[in-house]
Amino acid sequence: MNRLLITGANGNLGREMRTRLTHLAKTIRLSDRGDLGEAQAHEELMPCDLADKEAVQKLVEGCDGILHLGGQSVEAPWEVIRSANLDGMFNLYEGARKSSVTPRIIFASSNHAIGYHKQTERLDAKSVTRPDGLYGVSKVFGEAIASMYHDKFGIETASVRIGSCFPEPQNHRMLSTWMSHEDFVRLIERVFIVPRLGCPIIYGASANAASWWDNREVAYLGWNPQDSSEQFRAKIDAEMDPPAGDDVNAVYQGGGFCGDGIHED
Ligand code: NAI
Ligand code: 15L
Repeated sequence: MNRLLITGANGNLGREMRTRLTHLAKTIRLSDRGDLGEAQAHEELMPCDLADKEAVQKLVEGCDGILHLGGQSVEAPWEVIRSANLDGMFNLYEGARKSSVTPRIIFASSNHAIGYHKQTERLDAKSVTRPDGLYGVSKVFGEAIASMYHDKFGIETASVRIGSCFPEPQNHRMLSTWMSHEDFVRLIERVFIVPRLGCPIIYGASANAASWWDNREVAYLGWNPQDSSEQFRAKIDAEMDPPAGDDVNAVYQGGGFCGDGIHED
């Protein structure tokens, strides 16, 4: 790849991917509305707000790959969600449509697009969405934007419904939803390598024994997660009690987000 854009580069995943994806492109273009620090030799820094349409057009121009991590990453008042995740997503895809180079895109969707499914259910790419809050609704919107720009303009996107991508799972629910940073990198590599991507929905989780998600629909990507949350089970059991049977964290895939109300400012 010539130029890979990483949005949300100052966030938790953005900071990880900044150092882990250097082998994928000659130049890594980094963006966030927060501080991006000093540029390394292979980096370009282009800070902007995703809601700024003109700035996002310039940001996307000339990129052949985009890892779209930027945006509001948890529940928040509607105005915050709308600006970062709806306007931001539309601006990014308009930028891609108008760019002189058509980029392949990875969209960081979320398990909160399907959060109201029960933990007893097994989901795949065809399962209906059941967002568990305004944040989850914004991720469903993002997946719909990706689908429409694929059907109408041929822009390829992998919408990754990330479970919980942290150094370690932090509670019993995350034994099902956890994805290691290394497995995320392996997925990103496959998405940018395969000759034909299309516009798949992918569940972003490691090879967890307690998984709720089935990725057989995207077997053609050749992504084989190598890590498993089982190595952390004893530690989590020692640190905390499992949630009670009727607790949202034990009932719904989206866990605590399902118990949250609408955030007003
Ligand atoms: P984060 O909150 O640490 O990073 C998001 C970044 O986006 C921040 O640096 C923030 O400054 C930036 N941002 C927010 N609004 C912006 C705007 N209007 N314009 C420009 N930049 C803006 O989140 P994290 O954990 O790094 O997640 C990255 C992406 O992955 C997010 O889209 C999140 O929804 C998604 N995701 C992450 C999961 C995880 O386990 N970390 C799970 C599911 C989805
Ligand atoms: C998400 O979508 C969030 O961005 C992340 O911070 C975690 O809360 C994750 O989901 C999760 O469900 O564990």
